[in-house]
Amino acid sequence: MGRLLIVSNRLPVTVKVEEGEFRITPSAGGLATGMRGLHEGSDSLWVGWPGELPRLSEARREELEQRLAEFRTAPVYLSQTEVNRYYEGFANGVLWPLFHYLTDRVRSDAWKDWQTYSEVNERFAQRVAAEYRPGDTVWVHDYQLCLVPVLLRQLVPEARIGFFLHIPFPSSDVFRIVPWRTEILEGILGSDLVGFHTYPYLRHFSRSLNLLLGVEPDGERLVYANREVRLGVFPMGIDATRFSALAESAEVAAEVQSIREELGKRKLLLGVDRLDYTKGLPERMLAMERLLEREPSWRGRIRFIQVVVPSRTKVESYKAFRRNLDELVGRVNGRYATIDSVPIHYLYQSVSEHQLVALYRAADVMLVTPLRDGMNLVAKEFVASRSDGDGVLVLSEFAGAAAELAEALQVNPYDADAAAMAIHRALTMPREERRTRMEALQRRVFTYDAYRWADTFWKRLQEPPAAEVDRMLSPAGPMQELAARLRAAKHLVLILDYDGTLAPYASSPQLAEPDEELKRLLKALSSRPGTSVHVVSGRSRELMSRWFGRLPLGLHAEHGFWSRPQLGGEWRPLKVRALEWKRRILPLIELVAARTPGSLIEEKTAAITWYYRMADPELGARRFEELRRLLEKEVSGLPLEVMTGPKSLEIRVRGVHKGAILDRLGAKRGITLLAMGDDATDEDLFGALPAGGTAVHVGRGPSSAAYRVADPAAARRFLASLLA
Ligand code: GDG
Repeated sequence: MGRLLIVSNRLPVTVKVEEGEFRITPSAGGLATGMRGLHEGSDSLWVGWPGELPRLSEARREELEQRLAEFRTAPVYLSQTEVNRYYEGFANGVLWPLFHYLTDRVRSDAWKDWQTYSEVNERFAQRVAAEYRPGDTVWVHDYQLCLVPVLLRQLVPEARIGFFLHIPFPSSDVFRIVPWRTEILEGILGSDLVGFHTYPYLRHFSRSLNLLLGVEPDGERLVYANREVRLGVFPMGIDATRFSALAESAEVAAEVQSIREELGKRKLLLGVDRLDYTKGLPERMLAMERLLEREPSWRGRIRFIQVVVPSRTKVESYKAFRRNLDELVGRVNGRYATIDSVPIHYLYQSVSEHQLVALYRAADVMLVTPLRDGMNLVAKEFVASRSDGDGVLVLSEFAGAAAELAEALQVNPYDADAAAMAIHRALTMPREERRTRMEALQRRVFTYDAYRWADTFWKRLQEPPAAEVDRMLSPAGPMQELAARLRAAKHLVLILDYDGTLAPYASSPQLAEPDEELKRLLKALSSRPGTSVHVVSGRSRELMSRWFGRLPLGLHAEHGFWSRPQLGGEWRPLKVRALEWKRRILPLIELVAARTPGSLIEEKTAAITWYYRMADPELGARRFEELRRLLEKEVSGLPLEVMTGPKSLEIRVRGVHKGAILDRLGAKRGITLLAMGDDATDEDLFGALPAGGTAVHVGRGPSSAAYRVADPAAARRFLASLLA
């Protein structure tokens, strides 16, 4: 088996230069600890940025590479300007606030930063490609590297690539604010597997794909650029056993005891966060203020220790944020301090791991109340550290962890009053209830730990793509044989559907006009000796005449109701019964269309079609069902039928289908028939083909056709190969 190549912005080790010597230390943080097990337990290499370093000579870089290789890591060096633009400017100045729904903090002057973001992503991709060996699996992490999957795919098309997003994926209405939204989606879709912490993030991503790229995920899989991409939910866990072992260690026990002695009878509330505007720190202070206001009995009887770890200290908005927070803490403390007690102990510093676990273990109530958070590992670490089975977790419903940790007291961090009451409830919760809740939380945190998380993602990434896609993507051999057989035919008749077969679907059916290249191809095919070409479509004969009228083709409109067998001929209808039904049915469809903005109606002689490709996809799908039920009731007992097509619904006279045109071609002996189509209406044609006729299905989905090509571009290439 190949190796695992892990790719993340930061390496799991940090390099410092001290007195001319390289000092390499392991980095803390969720990602590093989450992946550690997989990194240490498998044949792997980690590619990432080693942190800010002074300028190094070529020889010194070489030396550092060798040192880093001992930790199975490979560095991607970034200049100061690159760090400013790629990391601070774009990743943290645009994507971070946007993905956390804080749209007013999104920078709107980030053109250069985007440029550098792309360049740095390219550099990461190149470094991975240089390390890649056949059989290796690549796992790319997080929002700093959204473009790496597609860039790497271009360099190493056969690589197996996974991407995991550690932060939320926002609602499509928020995501589409970013000017480079399609590039970002396409970047991620270079992967074989895309992972999220929660199902809502996956759903938001799917919806954005649909809205912005027109991709329609089928549950947790989709096809894009002829490749299968799978989506999945993988809630990240922590190394729970390590936290409980630490909590049981003598060093931590001593620390816990000294914290509790100092507290006396006071209750301890705890918060541990990186200084970030997503963490809900001001809102948490307001909740504390509200608690002390509403429940005066707590004054002097609680201590709230808030550890704030300095972060992104150079970014201006973080500096201003910090000043405001300081002021707020000062105000609350000013109001509610007593002679011998200050309610909020605000520590702007990081603490050692032992101190951290001691605080987790000593706290009565843990406050994890971010405005948004991808997951939040602090909540899980608190749970894992409570080997005493006690302690209450107050958790924001906007943290990804809330999806798993149902037994926490969940709060809306924007509602300071409700949050204050939740804290009060936590402080007064009976011991029995505390234990029951904690036990349930621990079961979850210990079962779905970091190892389980990494292992599940990794295994899923190894799974081969679905068989259907395989079949769809690898018909090259048989297609070549088919082309050879068709080239050798004496009399060849090609019957080609238009939308979805010769041309991709356009957002509006009126916009799908054939391009010059297609017209040249059709002309060339019909000039080929012994070959006649027919285009068959559900569209009106007016449109068909306008688009193809001057070409030497047979044309068949409205699914074969109208036919113009050759250039210069007349359009002739099929003989069918009276069409009064349309006067009754049309108003019904019009009513549904009026309630579905973006949908439209095409009235034809023997059919009415309702299209909703431009409508909101969810609304469209709902109305589609409504209309289908309504029409099916209407047609019962009448010589009509309801047909569903791609993003459309059609009601038509029964028996008028594409298969009917075969009778009109005056099928002679000795001709070779080829039919190509992409949807259910073409299946009528395939089904009516005489023995010896061949059907080719374009795209995914079920079909009775013996052959299949991926999309209209592939269909055109196939047809062009008949000219050779
Ligand atoms: C992303 C997402 C998602 C914090 N202060 C100290 C300290 N820490 C450690 C904690 C914890 C880690 O840092 C923070 O983990 P989070 O989950 O809160 O956030 P990130 O890793 O920054 O960010 C987040 C995560 O990725 C994983 O997917 O959960 O939503 O934003 O491990 O213990 N450690 C020490 N001293 C401190 O002062 N030793």
